[in-house]
Amino acid sequence: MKNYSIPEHELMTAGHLACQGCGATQAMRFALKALGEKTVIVMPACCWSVIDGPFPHTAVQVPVFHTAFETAASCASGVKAGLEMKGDTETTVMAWAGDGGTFDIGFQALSGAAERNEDIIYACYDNEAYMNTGIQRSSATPEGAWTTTTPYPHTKSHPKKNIFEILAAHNIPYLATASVAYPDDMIAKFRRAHKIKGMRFLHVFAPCPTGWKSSPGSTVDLARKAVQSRMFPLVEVWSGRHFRVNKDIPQVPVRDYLRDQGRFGKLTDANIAVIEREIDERWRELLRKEEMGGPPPAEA
Ligand SMILES: Cc1ncc(C[n+]2csc(CCOP(=O)(O)OP(=O)(O)O)c2C)c(N)n1
Ligand code: SF4
Ligand SMILES: [Mg+2]
Repeated sequence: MKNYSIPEHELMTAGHLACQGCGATQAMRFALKALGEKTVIVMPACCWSVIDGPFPHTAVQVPVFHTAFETAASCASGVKAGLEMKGDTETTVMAWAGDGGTFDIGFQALSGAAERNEDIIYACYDNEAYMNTGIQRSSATPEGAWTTTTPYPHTKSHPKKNIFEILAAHNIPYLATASVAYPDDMIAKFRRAHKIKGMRFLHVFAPCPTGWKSSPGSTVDLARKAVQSRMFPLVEVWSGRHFRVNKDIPQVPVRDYLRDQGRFGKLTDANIAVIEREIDERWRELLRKEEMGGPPPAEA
């Protein structure tokens, strides 16, 4: 008998409408493998509202509630409350939103749901811009990146918003980063989240070849290098305090991650040196928090 570490059962079908090599699509596939069919997805406006297909077609074999851009977290909270009123305490409700819908426009609803400790999973697939409407910069866009609203030579001048630390400051039961290049790790984190009650936040790094001007075949490679260069570290946090940082991943220079993406095509050595310094500072800060916070709960 074969012994796969990734569940074989597919809840995503062929025929979705994503571009070739879309990281967000792989992300959904892995998330559903972890959560299983007793899941309801709440989805605000984003690429995924298109990827899923026009009604009555759908690329996922679970119910999807399409909602307005700013309402993923409040709508998911309402769906969960409605299910509970009907006596269903088993179905998982997952808000599934892009970075624009999470870091920016849906942030108020997200912060409110986190503060109320709603019993939902909120997953943000982060492709680092408003892709569905034509690659506009969001607060998740990294410093130095080209987008249509940060055209050359005025590429994004501010660092990416640290949504992870902001959510950690809400002291929610569980939050984690994940990457489509590490499916075992990603599925383990969604499963861990599945078992915990209360607000859970998953921040999933999802390369977008269309918006990043990268080759569709390099999506997994880029996602891996983002982790290896510590641009996107793999971290978990329990109750806003107990950090666990994955330190076992071999490190590569951030230049290796940046170079295969057209959106970073005009970065100078000086720009890259600034990015490297920021990455080092953030990494040291994570390790400090891990040391200060003490060990995660025993069941982790
Ligand atoms: C209130 C509101 N403003 C703007 C839009 C237009 N809109 C739809 S999807 C989208 C981009 C979403 O970006 P993100 O959340 O990062 O998801 P992605 O498209 O990158 O997957 C925008 C601006 C909208 N639907 N509603
Ligand atoms: S634009 Fe990017 S995120 Fe959207 S479907 Fe295409 S590859 Fe995926
Ligand atoms: Mg986006």
